[in-house]
Amino acid sequence: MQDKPVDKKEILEELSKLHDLDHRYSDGRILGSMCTEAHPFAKEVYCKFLDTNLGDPGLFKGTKNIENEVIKSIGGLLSLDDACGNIVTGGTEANIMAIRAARNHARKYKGIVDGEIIIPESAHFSFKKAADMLNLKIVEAGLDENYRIDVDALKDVISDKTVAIVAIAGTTELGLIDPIEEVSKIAFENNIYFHVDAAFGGFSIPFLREMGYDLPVFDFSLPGVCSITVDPHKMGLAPIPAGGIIFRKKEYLEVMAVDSPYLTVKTQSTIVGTRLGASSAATYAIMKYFGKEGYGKLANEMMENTEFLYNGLLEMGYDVVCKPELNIVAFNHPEIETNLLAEKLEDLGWKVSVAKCPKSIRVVLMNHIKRAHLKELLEDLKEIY
Ligand code: 0PR
Repeated sequence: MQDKPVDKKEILEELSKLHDLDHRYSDGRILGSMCTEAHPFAKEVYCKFLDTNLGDPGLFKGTKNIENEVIKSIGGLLSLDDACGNIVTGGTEANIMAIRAARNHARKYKGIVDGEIIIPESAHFSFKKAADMLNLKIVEAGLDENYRIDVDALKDVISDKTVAIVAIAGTTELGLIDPIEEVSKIAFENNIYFHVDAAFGGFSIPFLREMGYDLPVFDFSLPGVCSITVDPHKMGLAPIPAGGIIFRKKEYLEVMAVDSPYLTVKTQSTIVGTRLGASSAATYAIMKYFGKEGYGKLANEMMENTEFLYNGLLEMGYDVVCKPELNIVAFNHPEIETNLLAEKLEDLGWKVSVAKCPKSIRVVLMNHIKRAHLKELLEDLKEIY
């Protein structure tokens, strides 16, 4: 740090030069992001609540009420009255909380000390972090030929050390929904905690289903589901950081509670101590502002763009990995190797993401990718072909 204060103007100029090195969503060139530009109204509200701290909710009673309302409202979308949980920093923290709740619950009620979690091969890497931190072993269940968790493979790996089963509603790489209903049944029959990671799909599946899209049930209407991750900072258009963790019962928060003697509350269940109220307020605002109708329209638009890209690729002769279920399209050139194709696209100014399973170029059709950008992308892919 320099000794003397620096003039604001100079600082801002310096920062803005660095900011200019960032890619902007509005260029429509970021193809692999699950985040997008937050809605201006959500940003406005976010700024108003920047100083609030939900780590000490007795001091910020109003903002704590806002968080409770947001959780109830997301719970409502997921067929749960009186939901409990928190608005956290993102899907990673939400998943860590879910797995911590499962581990502590199994330790308390089943005496499991060296537990295992079963995750599909398609699970996000946040579960690896969770397992590492919580001293749990990861057991992977293979996928079926449609890249969804293989339910028989899952049954085979259940043991008396299993503390949680995880399934995904909107996989990171392909946007697919696991057979949650079947998994829920298995978890329920075996009395095992079941967590659904809908970090990506949670803010679109409920609306798309209401609009008549043929998508499977993934929520608390299934009796085996104990918790769901739903991220407002992905399809919810809330500013980063905003993840959501919703629990079916208070008990799951209680098994994680540690004493917080000098705070305005006696215990704390979240991982983070000092935490933003702004994320809750911005999420509250944008959910009210959009309503089901607004989110439905948005999700439908994303699906129409998905269909447009999917059809365009097929028409040109590209291999599309699977029929998209949500707004992700993954594809390959019939001859050009994936990394080479990615390089060619990068050279043309596209910010590309390569999926691992199966190896392919993946495009997440977020709000910043408009029809005009897709037309340009298809033009470039035609050139390459
Ligand atoms: N669960 C699922 C299903 C996810 O897809 C992700 C993130 C997470 C959990 C973790 O969420 P947080 O990153 O909020 O902790 N999926 C993307 C990924 O890591 C997120 C992403 C966002 C990637 C923007 C790139 C990007 O530019 O792959």
